[in-house]
Formats: sequence, C-alpha cells, structure tokens
Amino acid sequence: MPVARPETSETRVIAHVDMDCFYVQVEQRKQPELRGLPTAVVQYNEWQGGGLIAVSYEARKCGVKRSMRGDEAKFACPEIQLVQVPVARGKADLNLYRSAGSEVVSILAQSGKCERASIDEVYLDLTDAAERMLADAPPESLESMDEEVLKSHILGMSREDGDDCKESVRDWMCRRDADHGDKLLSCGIIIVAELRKQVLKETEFTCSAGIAHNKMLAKLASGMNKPAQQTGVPYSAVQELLSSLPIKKMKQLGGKLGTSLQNDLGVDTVGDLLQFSETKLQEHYGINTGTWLWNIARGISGEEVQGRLLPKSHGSGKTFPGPRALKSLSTVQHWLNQLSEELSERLSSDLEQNKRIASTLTLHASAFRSRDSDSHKKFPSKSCPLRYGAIKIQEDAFNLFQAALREYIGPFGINPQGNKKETWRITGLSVSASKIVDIPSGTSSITRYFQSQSTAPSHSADGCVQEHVAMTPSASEGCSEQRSTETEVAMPEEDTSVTCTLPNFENSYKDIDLVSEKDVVSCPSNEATDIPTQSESNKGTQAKRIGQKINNLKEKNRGIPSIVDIFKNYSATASSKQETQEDSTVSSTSKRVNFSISSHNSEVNQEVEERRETDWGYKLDEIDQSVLDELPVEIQREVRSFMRPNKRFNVGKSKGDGSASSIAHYFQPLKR
Ligand code: TTP
Repeated sequence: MPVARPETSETRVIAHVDMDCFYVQVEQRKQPELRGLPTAVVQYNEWQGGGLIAVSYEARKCGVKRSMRGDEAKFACPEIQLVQVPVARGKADLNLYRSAGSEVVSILAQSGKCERASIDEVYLDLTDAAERMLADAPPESLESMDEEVLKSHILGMSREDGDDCKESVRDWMCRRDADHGDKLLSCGIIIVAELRKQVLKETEFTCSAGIAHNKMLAKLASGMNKPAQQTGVPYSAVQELLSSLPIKKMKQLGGKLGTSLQNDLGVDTVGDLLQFSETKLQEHYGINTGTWLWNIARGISGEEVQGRLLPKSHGSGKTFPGPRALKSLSTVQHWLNQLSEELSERLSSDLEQNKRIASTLTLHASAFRSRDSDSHKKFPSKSCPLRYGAIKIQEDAFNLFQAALREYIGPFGINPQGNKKETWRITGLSVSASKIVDIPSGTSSITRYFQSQSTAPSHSADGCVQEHVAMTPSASEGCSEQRSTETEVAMPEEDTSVTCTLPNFENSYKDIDLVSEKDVVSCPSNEATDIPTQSESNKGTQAKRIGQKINNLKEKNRGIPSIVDIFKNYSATASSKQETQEDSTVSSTSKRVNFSISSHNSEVNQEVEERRETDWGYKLDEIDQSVLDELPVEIQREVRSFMRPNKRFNVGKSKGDGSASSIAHYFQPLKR
C-alpha cells in the first residue's frame, strides 16, 4: 500500500551525528599506540576483567561484544587491549569523555541549530544551510565532489550490478529532475560530509551520520553504516526502511508500548502499523499516542531540533550489583556523599562557566528486599529543592534516601506477614540536579551578593550561605515523587537471580539523565585542560569556539570574580568546629525529612519544624503534592507556606532586590 507523502516534512534537512566507539576513540587519542588495535574500555570493577562499555571495530570483528566482561573478551580475542575507564571517588569518572564530546559539539554547532543529545550524539538542523547551498551552489553545479560525499550511502538508490557506486551517488545527487526534498537532502549530504571531515581533522575522532527529513529517520540512518560513514534517507525510501524495522527498535517503543503492540495488535515491524487506521490506534492507545503511532508508521515526525548545547540535568550514579549491594545506612551515606560531591562540582562549573543554576535535587535508587514476596516493588524516587554546596547536597540526598526507604520498607520496617525486620539491599544509587535555568540578567549581582555575604556571619561549613535554595516557579514543591526513565539491567555478578530496574546508573549507561535516557548530556567543563594529548593550538580553537558558541555571557560579565572561587573562599573560612556541628546535624535531622528549612539548628527553624510535626501529625515529605493541587487556591497557598516557612520569612526581602531578586533569593541567608 503506497503511503501518501507528508506535505511539509520534506522541506527540512536534519542530521544525526554519532561518534564511533566513542570511549575507545578517546582512549586511543590519549594512547596513539592503541590505534588500529582491537581495544575495549572496561569498567573499573575488576571482577572477571571488568564489564566492557565500549568496543573498537577491530575488536568487534573478532567477535568481542559490549555485553562481555574483560576475561571473556580476551578469550574471544587474545590480543585485545583493555583500557580501564578513569576512576575518581571510587567510581567511573566520565569527565574526559564529556570534554571530548564538547569538542565535537563546538565544531558541529557552527553549521546550524545543534542539539547535544547524549555524551556522543548530536542532532543538527541543516535546513537553512542546505537551502543556501541549493540557491548558491547546487550539487549539479559543482566541478568535483569530495570522496567523503561520494562514499555516502543513499537508501533506495537503484544500482545496477557492476555500477560504480561513487558514480551512482554523483548521478543521484546531480539529477536535474529531482524534487525539492531530494535536492535539499543532497545538499545536506555534502554539508555533513564536510563537517565529519572537519571533526576528524580537529579532534582525530571519526563519526557516522544519518541525513534525512526528520530526527527520527536521521537517527535510524546514522547507525546503519558504521564506522566513519554516512547514510541519506530520501523520502521515497522511508517505506522500505520502516517496513522491516522491528517495532522494538524504534525510539520509545522498546518498552511496554512496543510489547503491547506486539502482543495485542500483532505488530512486529514499524511497517505493520500501516494496516491500522488512526482511529483504531487511538482507540487502543489514546488520542496522542494513537496519532503518534500513525505518523511514525509513515516516517512522519515533527520533533524539532532543540538549540541546546548544554545538558538539561546533571547526575552522578553508581551500581552495587550482586554481593556489593549496600546493606547499611552508613554505607549508603558514604556513597551518597561521594556522588553528591561529584554533582556539586559539576553544578559549580556549570554555574561558573555557563551561568546556569539548577533547582531540583532528585534521588533515585534501586533495591530489593529479602524475605519478601513483593521484591519487585520499586524504590521510590524523591525530589526536593536543590541547595548549593556539597555538604548541603549530601545532607539532602541522605534525607531523601531515608524518606524513600521508609516508604519502600513500609512502616517500622516490619513486613506484613510477621514481625521480622525487613532486610533491604541497595543495588544502585544516583543523585541528579534538574530544572536548570540560565541566570537571565544581573549575573554580576550574584557575585556582588556573595561578596557582600563574605563578611556576614551566617555562612555554613560547606561554604554556602545558610538559607536553602528557594524554588523557582517551575520547580516542584516540597518533596515529590519522580519516576525516571529506567533501563532494565541484569545483575552481572554472582547474584544473578536478582534482576532489578535501574534508573541510569553509572554502570548501566553512559551518562546520567533523569529526564530521558539519551536526551540529556553532560556538562562540557574544562574542555581545554582535560585532554592532555590535544595540541595546544587545538585546545585554543576549541576553547574559543565553546566560549563563543556555548556561552557568550562570560564576555558580558568580564571582570566579575568567579562564583566558584567565591564558593571556595567560603569553604576556606569555615571552621572545623562548624564542620563537626554540620555532621551532627546530618545525623539528627536524618531522622526526619526536613527540606523546607535550613539544616542549621536555628531556634526559629526548630520551632517551626516542631510545630509542623505536631500540628500535622505526620511527616511533610509524605504529603502527596497532587493532593494539594486540588485544594482551593487560598488554602493551597497557606498550606504551602506552612510547608516552606522560610518562604514566608523571605517574602519582603526578595521582592526588594530589584532585577537581581530572582537570582538573589537562591542564595539568601536565613533571616532570623
Ligand atoms: P554508543 O554510542 O551506544 O556506542 P559507541 O560509541 O561505543 O559505539 P558505536 O560506534 O556503536 O556507536 O555509546 C557511546 C559511549 O557511551 C560508549 O563509547 C561508552 C558509553 N556507554 C556506556 O558507558 N555504557 C553503555 O551501556 C553504553 C551503551 C555506552
């Protein structure tokens, strides 16, 4: 059944660029003697040689796969070179790879709207560039075509046996009778070939790309011919491409929806969806999902390339599979401290380099319970307003954990069958910061604000002002539940009988992203310094570009002292006595979740907290926020102000801060 062409989608040119065996390439650039050899990057955990996370194409030819462990890979390919992922704080440190990804982004971002989709993937909207090329120098007017262009794969291109492929590609691209969509696509193919060459020249990394009329098709195509190749998808080839594509391979159909399509509608390939009307699909899956399914079956997707070079969130996570599962609060706290420290560092660089601030802290964990028929119960995720400073994040993360644990094991840790204490095990932990916003204006006022605070007595041991970060209007109120995108992983170690669902922990995926698995990327911090093998001139160029492309706010605020330096200065002045106090506060407050007031033991806060506990008779973190949303507005306001007493105290002050008020309220000290 021929599929009607969509009216508008052919007028866009979208590319998806994906680095080839990325971590391996980064390591090979660091150690050039590894180039061309079968190589794999392994996790730092040495059990059975460590789990493989990236495998070179030479090693793949010998049968080495990512699912293997180091020992197995050596068995399959005795000459394989195993490189351990860098380690910091007892866990993988991905900064080197993040920085390398940023180098690539800075080159690609010159060509058009650029969306960094993960640590090594980028979407580009090349429509304008392609339109310009078509107007000024269309393919048929070019005297010669670059080899890289001629090596392109074009789906559906008819090739007679024995044809010279490069000639066929040239002919296809120079067809005078081609329609506008194909002509634009040809221009996109030329632009992407040029960009890939530039990436190789400047970073020494190869990448592969898909060029199509929308994101969905571009992404599908980029993985079709790897490494170091590119694939174009004319609209006429879409039906053939989708007809054999297994339904579960499609983005967003790998989970329950895909399974339901298979089991309930007998759909095995995306093409099989064509037999269902839009109404039928809507009947089964609701209006929006039904329409979306109807569209993807026809290769239609209106998803825009977001002009985003920076991550939507930051996260730090770690898995504790099998016998390494955590069993005590103190070990959980130890690891949360490590993860929070890393998160805090990344938040500080984001603040300093990009003038961005995050407002929500979320804790995710995966766990199982012993002696429990309900062992698949998910460990709830918890969020609270984010307070800047490592110690505050550590404290809040631990409090969130305890709130979640209470919910997970049930009241008093007693299982419903008897009086035995539940035994819980934590197999994955992650902390993340989201709802990141640009500091709009008055950046200098933040630094001035910090400076004015440097003489104030009310700073805490961790180097931050005492007041917790107030919420932005968009931030979730109080403690809320948040479900992450989850990745099913089987335990690789002894405890193979236990399978749990992990939200993107360190071992389970390349970068933590709590919003959508591959959609969020990491902070491109310290580009110039993190890559020792890069030539100085390269570093200069990259750093310059990143400065220009990612953030020119810095220019505007030249001469302003570094916010991170100010954080550090606070830390340096904090006395050890304060630190001890802070520690004891952690353990005392950890008995209950207290997000809305400062962690410091001011009398005001204690009083408010006591009143809250007495008046309400239950823990505030256990209040379902959606319940509040249904109350009359006035009552909501009152209840929320009661839950966030500091807000009441600060109302007058933040209003009086003029243009900087929206920023200053993040850092205000507690007004007693
Ligand atoms: P991918 O793009 O999925 O794979 P890749 O770049 O290694 O290889 P390919 O050429 O097939 O695209 O992942 C990018 C990097 O992310 C990868 O080099 C290592 C890291 N990663 C993990 O750490 N864990 C994982 O489970 C996966 C899939 C990737």
